[in-house]
Amino acid sequence: MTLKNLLFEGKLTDITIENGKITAIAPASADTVGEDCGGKTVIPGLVDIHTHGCAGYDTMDAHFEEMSSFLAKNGTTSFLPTTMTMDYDSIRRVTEASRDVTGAQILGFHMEGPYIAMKYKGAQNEKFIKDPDLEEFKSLPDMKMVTIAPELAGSIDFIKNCGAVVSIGHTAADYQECIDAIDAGAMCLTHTFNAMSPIHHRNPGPIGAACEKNIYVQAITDGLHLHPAIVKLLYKTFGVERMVIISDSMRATGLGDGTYEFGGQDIIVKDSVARTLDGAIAGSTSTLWTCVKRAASFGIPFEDAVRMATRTPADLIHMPNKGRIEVGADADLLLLDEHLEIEKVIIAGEYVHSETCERHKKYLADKEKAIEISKIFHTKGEFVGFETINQGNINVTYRLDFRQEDGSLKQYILQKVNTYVFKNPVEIMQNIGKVTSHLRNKVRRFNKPALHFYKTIYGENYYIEDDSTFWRMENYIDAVGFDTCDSLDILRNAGAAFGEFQNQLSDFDAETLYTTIPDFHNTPKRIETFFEAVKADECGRAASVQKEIAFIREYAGLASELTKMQERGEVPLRVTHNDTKINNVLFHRVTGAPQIVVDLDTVMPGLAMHDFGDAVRFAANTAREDEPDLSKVSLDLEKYRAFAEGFIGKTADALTANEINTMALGAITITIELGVRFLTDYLTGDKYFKIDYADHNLVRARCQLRLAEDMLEKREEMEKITSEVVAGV
Ligand code: GN1
Ligand code: MG
Repeated sequence: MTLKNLLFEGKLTDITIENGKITAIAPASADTVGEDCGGKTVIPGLVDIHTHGCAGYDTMDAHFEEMSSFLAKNGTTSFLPTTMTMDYDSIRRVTEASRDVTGAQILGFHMEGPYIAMKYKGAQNEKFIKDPDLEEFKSLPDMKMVTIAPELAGSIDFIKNCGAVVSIGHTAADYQECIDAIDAGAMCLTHTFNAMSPIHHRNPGPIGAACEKNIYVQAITDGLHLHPAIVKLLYKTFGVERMVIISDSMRATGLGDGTYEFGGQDIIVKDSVARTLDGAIAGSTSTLWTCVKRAASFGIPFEDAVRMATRTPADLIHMPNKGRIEVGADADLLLLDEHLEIEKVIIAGEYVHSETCERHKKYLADKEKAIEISKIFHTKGEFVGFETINQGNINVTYRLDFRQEDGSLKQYILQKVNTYVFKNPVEIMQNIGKVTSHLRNKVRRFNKPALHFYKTIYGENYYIEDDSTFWRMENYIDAVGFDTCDSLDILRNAGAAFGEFQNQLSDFDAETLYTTIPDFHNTPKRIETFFEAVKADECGRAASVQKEIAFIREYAGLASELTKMQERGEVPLRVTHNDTKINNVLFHRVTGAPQIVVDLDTVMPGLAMHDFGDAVRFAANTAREDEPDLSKVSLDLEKYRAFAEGFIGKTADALTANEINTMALGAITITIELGVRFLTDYLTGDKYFKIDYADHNLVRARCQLRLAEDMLEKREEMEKITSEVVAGV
């Protein structure tokens, strides 16, 4: 898009944006085709490197949509969510939360504490204060900045090796200690003057050292934290290239006076000033935009104030694409009206209030609904967090967090079951109930987590809303799942987990299970349905997939063999999982040991080769299951071997010779079958699988069929590997 007639650095200018970046900046011309901005002032979107929260949310809540959306509307287009001095697990949770937000972009995190001085803790919780711990810090992903007190033991080594921008703050350090820290690599002062030893004519402290070494200084220019004269003193001393305006905003920002939680303590906001119960100022309740305007009102030129909240912070955190209007920079822009108020916000080339807003509205509606439904399920504590979990092609999954009275957090999974796919979800819940209680008895002694579905106030482990929407709630398991996996160890472990799962169900009476989806892995039936869809061609899409149809016709016989063997009694029915994508195994975060197999909707009588094959299809593919570039798609035989070692290692004793001999065929069968299912859904109008874009099912189908083709070529090798693995057990 091209925005014409923008007032940029005092001149009328046309700015072109492509793929989220600025690609041309030219003097305004009458010939330019584009959106006429009528002389509005344009400035870069603001970059806040120090903000804890806003709109009722805090970084420590570990979900960012509300913050991101509020910040965007208030001119901050990217930010470092800033953590508080709290326990390691709480901080880690923040770094692992979803960053798929609709507003201001998350550039990484700023960790403020726990490596700070007791004396200058300010509003930080002293319970968690400690010396710098390099190993701990390095285990937290994407920390762009860290505030530390350099007088603490180990800080020089930490500064040299932590790999993040180090900012000196919450510190009682003297001048020399700060000089040493700066020589070791510290580059900034955190909220200068606030929470540090003051400047004294014989004891210049951190501020004297920063001045001497000309490092960056953060300043909260809300008019409360610093006297206007001090703001100007910093500006005159450090200049626009070194002074960074921050908001240090907390969750009350954008809300009124009241009592709020901040870093595990109560904060009282009165007349827009946030204080702890003992009176310390606790972050600001101003947006960065307010701070910029305040700084300008103190007499700093507006352009300079803007620069100190855009380019300068971006430079400090080494993000040269942010905070500037230049060819090649990210198109994060603010359009201002004649009173220099924000009129429009553009992030990555898109207006924040238009399309992205729809997503935000949906998010808010989903959240409200989830909270409403959660009340029916006896949840305990106060609601503090919500996130959509983008996993699975069928059900909709949310995570909800509730703060308990003792301060701990209890997390739940809430799912909306897809009743187009699962026609009788009550039967599924009965299956799952039986299977989980069977499994619970088996895993209890290993001290592993177990799945548990909560009961509603009506006594059922599900809730049917308005006779149509089917809800269920289960315990959140704090562990990691993998969508793709390059580690052979993890694959082996996943194989072992699915193998173990099958063993644990070997003494489970299959007769007691409902068939939740009839003919789920009946491949000949699936193929038959496919050819009916081709014939009906209700969406007029069949002509475009002739090659795929021919491939399926050619291999229909081969792909039907396993089902026929089962019908002839040559291979046994077992109780199987039937949806063995490796992201359905959760692993311990630290040890990497498999913890639990989840997603039990399709546990039914089935074939061991299907469970084996489905996992191979997903995890031993060199690309994702919906990779559009088919040249990237193939079977990785090393991964095949690793998974086989795990799976067969656990099940070999129970498997029959026919089963072992058809393991490789199982992988080929399930891959063709899924290709057929995706393509059927494409032909019948995308009713079954959730799609992210128009041709998603077609792309998925092509990817599966390409993978099947590669497997057919490698069939002998796959079979050889299977025998080697069996021999090695
Ligand atoms: C579906 O919901 P999810 O993503 O776990 C599907 C599987 C497919 C898989 C392909 C009930 O599983 O059969 O293999 O997508 N589940 C159902 O990604 O149809
Ligand atoms: Mg599933």
